[in-house]
Order: sequence, then C-alpha cells, then structure tokens
Amino acid sequence: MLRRTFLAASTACVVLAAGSAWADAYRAEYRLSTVLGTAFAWGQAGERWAELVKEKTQGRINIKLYPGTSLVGGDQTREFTAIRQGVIDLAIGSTINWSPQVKELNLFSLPFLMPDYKAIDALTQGEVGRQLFKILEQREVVPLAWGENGFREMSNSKHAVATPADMKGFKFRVVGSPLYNETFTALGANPTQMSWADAQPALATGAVDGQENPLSVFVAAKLPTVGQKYLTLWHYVADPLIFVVNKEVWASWTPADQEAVRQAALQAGRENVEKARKGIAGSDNAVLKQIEASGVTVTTLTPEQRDAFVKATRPVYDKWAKTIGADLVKKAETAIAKR
Ligand code: X2X
Repeated sequence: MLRRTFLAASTACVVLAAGSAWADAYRAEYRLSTVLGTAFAWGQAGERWAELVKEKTQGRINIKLYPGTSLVGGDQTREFTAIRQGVIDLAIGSTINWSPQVKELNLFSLPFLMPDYKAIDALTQGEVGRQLFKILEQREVVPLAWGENGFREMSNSKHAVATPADMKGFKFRVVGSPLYNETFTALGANPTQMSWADAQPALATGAVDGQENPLSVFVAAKLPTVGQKYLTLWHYVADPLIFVVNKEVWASWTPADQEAVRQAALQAGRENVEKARKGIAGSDNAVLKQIEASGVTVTTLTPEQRDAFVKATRPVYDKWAKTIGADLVKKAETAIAKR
C-alpha cells in the first residue's frame, strides 16, 4: 500500500516536472498569418483554428490572428520564408503564395488540371497530398491539414470574355510564381504580379483591368464596386490552403498539445472546405445568383469554348510539369482520372 502510494506520487512528480519544463517554454502568444481577414472564409478558418486550439489545450496555447499577411508587410509571397525563419509561428497559406519557394506547389496552378471539386479532393486527400506534406516537412515546416480558397474565376472591367482573343491586351493582376505570368501571356493578356493589398487599389484606379480569384473572394471583397463587371467561369485552377506550424514552435509543445493543435487544424480545415464551397458547388449556386443580382455579366464557357483556353495554355502546362516534377504531375493526373 505504502509502496504503491510512493510509486504513484513519484510518477506524478515526474509528470509535473516535465509539464512545467514545457510550460516554461510556452509563449504567451503565437502568431498566425493569413492573407485574407475574417470577412472571408480564409480568415474565419484562422479564427476557428485559434478557438479550437485554445479549447483543446485548456488555454495553454494562445493564437493571435495576423490577417493581411501583416507580419511580412502584406507581401504574401514572402510568407513561407517568414514561417521558416520564425517570424511567423503558424500560417494558413495558399499553395499559390508558397509556390515561389516550394516549386511542387505549382501543381495546383497548372491550367485546367482539376476539372471539379472531386479532382481537388483526389489530390489533397490522397497520395499526392501526402507527398506534398513530406516535401513541406523537408522544408522544415510542420504541415497539418488542408483547407481551400477555391476555383479561381476571371473578372475584368472591360467586356465579356468567352475566348482567349477577348483577353487581348488586358492588364491583368496575378500573384505567385511566374507560371501565372506565362499562362496569361499565352492567353494574349498583359499580366503583372502584385500582392492582394496592392491589387484592390490597382483595380479601383483602373491600373489593371482584370484579376482572378474564387467567387467567395470576389463577393466578400466587393470587386464589382471596383469596376469588375464581367466574370468568366472557367475553373482554370484552384488553390488549396495548408495549415502549418514552424518547426521549433512545434517541438516546444508537449506531444498531447501537438495532437490537440493537429486535431484542431483538421477540424478547422474540414469546416473551411465546406464553407469555401457553400453557394458555389453542386446545385447550390446562391453566390452566383448574388453576383448576377449585383449587375455583373456572368459568362459560362461551353465545352468548346473552354477547349480553346486549354489549348492556348497547354505549352505552359507542359513546361511547368517538368519544373514541378514529371512523376508528381503524372501521379496527380492518374488520381484525377480515377476520381
Ligand atoms: O492574392 C490573392 O489573389 C489571394 C487572396 O487569392 C491569395 O492569397 C492567393
């Protein structure tokens, strides 16, 4: 009896000691970076992740959201480097913004690779997604879950677009890797790289004519109010979001808290994908109705019209498939064909 009590007490001591050593290393606040704020599903995913982490760790881990990629002065293509350097502790980042540093993430930006939502899921939820997470681990971040920004549709302030010829000479805002410059150049437009922070004033002043973003972003950012009156649904690329933690920060947490942060990311990710598709996917087209009601001309491409865009961008696809890695692209194409 005595012996058992002693054992139990000493075990408790060890656990307490380990717990407090870890507790000492915990910071009062961890910084979570996102591009979009809480008016958007993306920023809401950040809020939700923070809330779930607080709940699941009984307040041991407190996350503060820094939207607008404010920890890197709004320059979203520097976010990945800042996570590795520890300027950012956690992030929910778009594959587009991290592709300048992680070339394999350009996969999702290959024009017309993913025809539908099932194709996105076939990649993120399958072998391709696991392989991409391994690549991120080698780049010293801890990837935990997938979310979604969405299929990126094109808008402009000039006229309806149904053929590549309609885009001729358009000054077009893009972001991410040079893959986007090449895609829009192949379509006859005049692309220019700029951050989301710079894009909105550029659209408002007419410095650029067009942009591409998911419909949910188009609506929440009120892009029709900055002259974006013509929208073409072409589903050319989609950008998933990835929930990650800086490696040292991750290592400073107890295994139980790591698991709590992972489960919170998975849950926030699932909810985020659902929200990103609401009113857009399947038979639910409430978002599209709202866009049309705001006076925007919506062009839906026929299969033949879409083919013309596929054909015009195919050389860019082939060139970038080599940069991304022929094996990975093949694996992705196979997963999509089998979906
Ligand atoms: O800048 C964009 O277009 C946005 C908000 O969609 C991304 O961060 C990729």
